Amino acid sequence: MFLCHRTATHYSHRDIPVFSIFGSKSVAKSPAPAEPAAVAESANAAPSHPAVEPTKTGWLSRLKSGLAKTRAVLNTDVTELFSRHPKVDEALFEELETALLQADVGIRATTRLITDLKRVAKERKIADGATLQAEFKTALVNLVLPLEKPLDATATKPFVIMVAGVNGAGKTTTIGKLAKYFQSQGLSVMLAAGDTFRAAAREQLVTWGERNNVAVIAQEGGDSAAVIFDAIAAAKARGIDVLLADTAGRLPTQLHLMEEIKKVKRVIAKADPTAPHETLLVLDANTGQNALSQVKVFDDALALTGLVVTKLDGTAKGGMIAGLALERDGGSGGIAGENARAPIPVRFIGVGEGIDDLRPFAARDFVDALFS
Ligand SMILES: Nc1nc2c(ncn2[C@@H]2O[C@H](COP(=O)(O)OP(=O)(O)O)[C@@H](O)[C@H]2O)c(=O)[nH]1
Ligand SMILES: [Mg+2]
Repeated sequence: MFLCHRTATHYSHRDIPVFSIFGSKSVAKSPAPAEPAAVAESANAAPSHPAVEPTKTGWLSRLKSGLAKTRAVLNTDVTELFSRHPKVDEALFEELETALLQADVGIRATTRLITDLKRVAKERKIADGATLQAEFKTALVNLVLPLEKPLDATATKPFVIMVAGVNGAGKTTTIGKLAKYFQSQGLSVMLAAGDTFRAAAREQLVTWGERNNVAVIAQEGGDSAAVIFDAIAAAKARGIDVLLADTAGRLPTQLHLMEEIKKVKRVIAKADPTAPHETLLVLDANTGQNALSQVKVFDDALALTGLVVTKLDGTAKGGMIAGLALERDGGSGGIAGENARAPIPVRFIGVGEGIDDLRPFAARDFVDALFS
């Protein structure tokens, strides 16, 4: 059966518990206090009121507090380290290496940063820790800068975004946040409930649809590819700007499921030969360096065009973003070699469960939030 959930007409808020998007785990520990405010806000979120710029300061402080745990390693430890080693010596570099590995920067990115820093220290004859710390920050910005490529969803209409990832990475939540984000840019949004493995997954997406007051295309039964195919037709018929398609979670090791998601992508292209216009992989920052192997497998299967890193709040592994910068470099360690390709951009980062806890990745803001 073909169902189209539209908040205002088919559901009242009494019918669907507002907190049903949270798993039983989160419900048990009582709803996050920020949520009712977020729901109320989304009701006012008319597409004609761009909400992104005015909240920039709010976002920066949210980003900063979200990154608290990573900052405890990368800022506190590193600053302390540079002040303990007022003179630049080998011991400083060794301790810096340890701190970076603790923040899950990973061996390759750490090696790259240390090598760069040693070269700069030598070239500029830097002998004091304070100056070197400033250079370290610059080196980190330079490393993650290639990941900064904001997504432009206005290139075509409907702009179809397919969202993939392992279970619990934050796909559905990210779609909910993205719906609000695109609406704040004045774009109309539709959601496709392509996670057909669990009925609860569909309901979760419907709830996010309600919060954003956007239509959710869902089917009872049926497969993911069929739901998204229908949703593309619906989005075209209604002149929707952005269609966000959810998919069921899967592990890179579940080969049959990886085949299934390739099929989903092929079927999307049957509905629109230019779609999907964006293929996003959602990564939980807590997975740290493991995220790199997820990127590899999903990229091989789907030719990813973007990444979303969620849950940067509550993890000390925020340094994993640096590791993503060296993906696809053909093993050259970040030095432009023959096989080097630009990394898959980190389109958005998430620092919380609320509807506003997602923004485009900005390299300098990210590094500033870590070190201020
Ligand atoms: N703290 C935090 N939690 C998040 C974030 N993104 C998602 N979550 C939570 O992670 C859990 C799984 O998210 P969900 O979107 O259902 O994951 P999915 O299985 O990939 O669709 C939910 O409890 C979300 O509220 C984030 O950026 N920060
Ligand atoms: Mg989901």
